[in-house]
Amino acid sequence: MEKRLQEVLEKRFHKTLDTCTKEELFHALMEITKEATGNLKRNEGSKKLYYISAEFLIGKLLSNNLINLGLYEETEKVLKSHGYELCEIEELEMEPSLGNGGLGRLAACFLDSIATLGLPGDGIGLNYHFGLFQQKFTNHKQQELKNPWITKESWLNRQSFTCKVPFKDFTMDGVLYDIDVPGYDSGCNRLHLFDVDTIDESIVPENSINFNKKKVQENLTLFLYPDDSDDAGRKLRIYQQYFMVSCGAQLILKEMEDAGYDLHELNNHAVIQINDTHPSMVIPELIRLLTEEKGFTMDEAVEVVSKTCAYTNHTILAEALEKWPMEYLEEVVPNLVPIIKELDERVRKTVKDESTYIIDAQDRVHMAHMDIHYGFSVNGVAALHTEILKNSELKNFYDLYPERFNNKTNGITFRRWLMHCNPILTRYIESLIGNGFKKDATELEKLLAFENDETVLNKLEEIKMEKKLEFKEYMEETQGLTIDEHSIIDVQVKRLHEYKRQQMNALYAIYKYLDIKAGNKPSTPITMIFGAKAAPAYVIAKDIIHLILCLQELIEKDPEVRPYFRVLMIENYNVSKAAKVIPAANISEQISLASKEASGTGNMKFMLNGALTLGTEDGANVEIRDLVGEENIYIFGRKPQDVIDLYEAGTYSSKEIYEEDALIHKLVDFITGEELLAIGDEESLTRLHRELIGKDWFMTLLDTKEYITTKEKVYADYEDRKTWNKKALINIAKAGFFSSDRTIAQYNEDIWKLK
Ligand code: DL6
Repeated sequence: MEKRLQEVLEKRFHKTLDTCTKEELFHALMEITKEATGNLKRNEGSKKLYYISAEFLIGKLLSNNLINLGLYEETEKVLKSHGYELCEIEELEMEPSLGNGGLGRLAACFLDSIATLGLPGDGIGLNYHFGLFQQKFTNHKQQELKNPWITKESWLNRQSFTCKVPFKDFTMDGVLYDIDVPGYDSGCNRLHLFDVDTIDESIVPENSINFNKKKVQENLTLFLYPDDSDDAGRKLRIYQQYFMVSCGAQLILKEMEDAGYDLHELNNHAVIQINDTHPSMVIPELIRLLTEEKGFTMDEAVEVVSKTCAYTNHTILAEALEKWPMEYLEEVVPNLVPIIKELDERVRKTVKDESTYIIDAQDRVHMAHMDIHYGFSVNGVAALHTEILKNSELKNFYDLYPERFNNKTNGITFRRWLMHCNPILTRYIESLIGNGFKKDATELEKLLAFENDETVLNKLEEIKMEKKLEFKEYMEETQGLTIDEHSIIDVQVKRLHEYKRQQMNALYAIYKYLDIKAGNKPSTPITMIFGAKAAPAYVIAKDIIHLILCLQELIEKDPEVRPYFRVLMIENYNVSKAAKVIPAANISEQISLASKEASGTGNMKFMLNGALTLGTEDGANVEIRDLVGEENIYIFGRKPQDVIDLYEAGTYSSKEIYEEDALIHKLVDFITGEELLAIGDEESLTRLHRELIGKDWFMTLLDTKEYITTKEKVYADYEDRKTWNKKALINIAKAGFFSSDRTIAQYNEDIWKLK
């Protein structure tokens, strides 16, 4: 590595390792990493997976690629010997924010695991120039800015493939950029990101994310999911989705033909995993291409496409289950309309249950319905979620096609979420149980042999302290906030959504603030950390951020409370920041309303890094509990079936709870009390107050009391450090199941069947 680095630095910058700048060093490292990845063998086979997704939240790639290439440690040593830290160089990389949260990050973890398992499988998505917005806090509110990441030199490699995408009023020329995806000690796959050359970044002003949504040729790939609060935004989303699937479908057919395969046997050589409904139009688009350009009859095309496509559902939230008005499709992609109508007709001929039709009585196209009727597999992302799909949300479909339904509990790549983000823990684990866990994560169970070993438990606590100190330094540098490393670090980081119930955590913060004011000081100081972006048009979510930031301000300025309890919010929470805060956490907050979080993957990342879960019986929390045992996790709150029943009965009334429970009344009213109004915006706080009492669609108040009691118990348990550390060890030891290598092996075994 040293020799190659010197060569590249000399050739490109006429510098050496001792004279170059950090930027030059970063570029040299990127070049060497790209070169090494380019030299890897491509994963190949007679059948190939295409993972098509509107989001790939890949995060920064330098360190991860170095790890997967087996070059990380050597690079670290070489840099150190010349006075550099690799982690400092890595900071110079721009972070691609090509995803919102869990769904996009899952796709990125999957790419890593697919490559690592040596499976031929490429990702297909869009090359968003500004990705998800960058979040700034101004006047205790979220402000959205564009988030550029594409620099002159980047991981993107432009390819010669081009294609034409026919919209109603114009045709767009798709161009392709690839990012190499090296597996860990394995071959390489690709992430294909489609783009258009006519994009004009300058139509977005400096300090905003506003642009003319109608200028599709100039804006198509500017942002991830442009604001869909208006018609133009919603239509732009259809433009994006169709562009992605049309380019993807054309690429797939070309690759199949280039390989000499008969397209009538497409399903023997390709499998398309549809990641949520955003890419669902790939089904009618493939049918269109096969019938219009490849001489297929409709029957032939429908048959082969149905055998090729598989669908993953990631949510039961109605708002995320896409239903497009037919008139929008007619306006944007009229070519697909007759095909979608034909697909619907075919369902109507054989199926009585109208609730499963693709086109409903209001002339809306249900994308998930199309996926289920015309795909061969439907999977949920955690055991509980899949059961809910089968027994309630998609019951009518399950009754029709029980054999298509299967569960694939999510996973995370341990390369990023252990080896990269927590090298000291990784090295320590290695010293205890050898390095087999890096290839087979279930070997982490060998750690159980040390569950009563005080030296090991103390060392785990020391490592946690080191990671807290690193995080402290990072927060000081980036936000000027000084964290007490001796405090309990209690973290809730994820997208801001009412169902995730950050507002319940905020109510707890109010409780604790008032309790300390009343003279009850916690034995160990507590630092509550939030990190969350709210969708720009999601008003209540932004109000919740405002509440948290106001609480932060209130407490930071209160010398009576601040030494014991703090509420801090990470600005612009993203993949890199996740990698900093997760290893520092003691408590992982997973407090969604039971039944609403399909799986969660943050819960897995925290557990792997030795944090204990405080959560509801929801998503993968249930499987974490089953693995670690009740005594090593804190589960509270109403059960999923109770919640489902409550929704059905329509009897939940937050107002009743608010009126009958004095404590809840006090906590909720604090939101519009004089302390917070002196800091925050009355309109925003009042709206949130009103929402909690008048609607509370995600039943915050239902679980607040039990949440407070359980959280108090968690903090009290932290005082017995030996037992706490033992619980942490058990969590790490049992995390192996949540490796995305396991998830991908299961997808392959049951769905993809790649050799
Ligand atoms: O499956 C990945 C991830 C789950 O872990 C989360 O529980 C779930 O909320 C998320 N789903 C979405 C759905 N969004 N849309 N559309 O992000 O998927």
